[in-house]
Amino acid sequence: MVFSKLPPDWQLPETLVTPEAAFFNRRRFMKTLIGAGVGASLAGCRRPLTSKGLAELKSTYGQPIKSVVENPAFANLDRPVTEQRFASRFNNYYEFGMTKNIWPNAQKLPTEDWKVEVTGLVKNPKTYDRDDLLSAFPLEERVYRFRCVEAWAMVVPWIGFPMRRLIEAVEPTAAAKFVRFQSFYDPKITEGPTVSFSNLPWPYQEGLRLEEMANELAFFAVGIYGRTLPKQHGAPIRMVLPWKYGFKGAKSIVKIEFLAEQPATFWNTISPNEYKFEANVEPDVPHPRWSQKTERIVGEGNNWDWERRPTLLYNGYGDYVASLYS
Ligand SMILES: Nc1nc2c(c(=O)[nH]1)N[C@H]1C(S)=C(S)[C@@H](COP(=O)(O)O)O[C@H]1N2
Ligand SMILES: [Mo]
Repeated sequence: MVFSKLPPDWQLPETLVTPEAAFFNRRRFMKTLIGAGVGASLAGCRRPLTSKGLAELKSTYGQPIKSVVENPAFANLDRPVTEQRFASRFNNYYEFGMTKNIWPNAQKLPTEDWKVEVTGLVKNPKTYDRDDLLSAFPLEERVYRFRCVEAWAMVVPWIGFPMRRLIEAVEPTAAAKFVRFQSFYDPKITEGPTVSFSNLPWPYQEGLRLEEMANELAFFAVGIYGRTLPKQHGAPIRMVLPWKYGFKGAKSIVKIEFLAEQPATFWNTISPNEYKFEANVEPDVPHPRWSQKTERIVGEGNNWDWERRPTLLYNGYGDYVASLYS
């Protein structure tokens, strides 16, 4: 067994190699990782940050966003907002590595000359640049629950605009039934320092039915915690779908395409019986490898020993979305 040969810090693989990442070649991953000597920095992410670490983390936070209106319908929840020092150093962004500690590596993402192409079955195809993303639509703040398929959860104050504003701007034709969202991908930049990801169906892509995209909750985030998105959260624009598992929310979007047919998506292509296209949060539908009945609320430390809460159907958003699935 590969893990028995590892030092104690390596014997908690789920703190380092996530359940979703079980598809990557674990044995080769562990070998190359140790060879590269990054074990110490990964183990470090399980301890509280030093003041130097905290300063480094804060240097990844974005620029303040002005003229944001708090949306009162999404201001208060049944649980407190997760502190940013937890949310912004516990991320899934596999283009930058397989652990939760990708935030330093994600700073390589080049966001300066960003373009988002909106294309396909629309009357007004458009390309938005980075400034457009902050100015084309009125920005609002929404505090949403966030639930990863790996059964951890948090509460995040996003800044952005409803996806339906984009639908109104580009006007899909009657033939448009699905939408495909594609993340940034450049293997020269994104490939993790230690692992070859070449067998995976990059670029990361996700999809929605057009009616799901038009739902009140479906959101494009350009900011978080009052500022533009840090790269580790998917700068400069990512999807937020609070009633679905987190993997549906593709980061660092470069292309949005309106289609007649359901698009292939990243996780669904890798393992269709574990990662459904629909991927709604449903406590009574277990993942084949673990239960979804409860979730852990991300907080101090990184040992997955946080407070457990019951998982809510549609992550607590049934009033908004249940009618989509009846
Ligand atoms: N491009 C891209 N988008 C992605 C991912 C990814 O690996 N690549 N991970 C997804 C998963 S599994 C989750 S849980 C969320 C995590 O978002 P956060 O790190 O901002 O909390 O991003 C999603 N979007
Ligand atoms: Mo996830």
